[in-house]
Amino acid sequence: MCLAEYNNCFGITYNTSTEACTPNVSNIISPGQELFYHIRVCNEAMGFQLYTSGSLAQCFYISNEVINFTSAREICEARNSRMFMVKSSEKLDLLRLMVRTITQSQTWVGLTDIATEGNFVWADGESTANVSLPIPWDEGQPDDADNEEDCVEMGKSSVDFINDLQCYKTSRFICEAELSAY
Ligand SMILES: [Ca+2]
Ligand SMILES: [Ca+2]
Repeated sequence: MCLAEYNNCFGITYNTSTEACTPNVSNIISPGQELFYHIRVCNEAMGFQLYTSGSLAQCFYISNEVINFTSAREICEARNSRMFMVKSSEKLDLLRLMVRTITQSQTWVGLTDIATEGNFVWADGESTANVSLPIPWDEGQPDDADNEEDCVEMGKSSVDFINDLQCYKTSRFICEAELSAY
């Protein structure tokens, strides 16, 4: 019953007295609850790990490589994933945490206006106009400095906000993937 409803979750608690299913819970459970774990997992062989933020549970590959934007995008796509996209407040919280505590340096985000100047598009092709969360631009950004900033990073001047930067500059990057059944 739980499995059919919450097929995309990494874990489910089933409460035997109320018969309620709760997705993506921690391993702290109360009496009367039964825990189902690892319905779906991350591809650890490719370097992905599960990270959670609020109701979000997703797989991320955090690079040690420091490379240009196009190379970072190619690596994510070769791993059946996309560069990190910031379409929800949970994702924004998670990105800020990762930049503050893990990459601790400028980090590519999956957002670019390479195709049409000023028209920023997420790594999956979705227009930013379709996403309700405002783009977390740093003050005065995007500024397309020297008419050549078409790629986006967090962490260079601000650990909490994003900035457009030249795509040939080199940064760490994060790939995101959905949990998969194995
Ligand atoms: Ca630009
Ligand atoms: Ca800029």
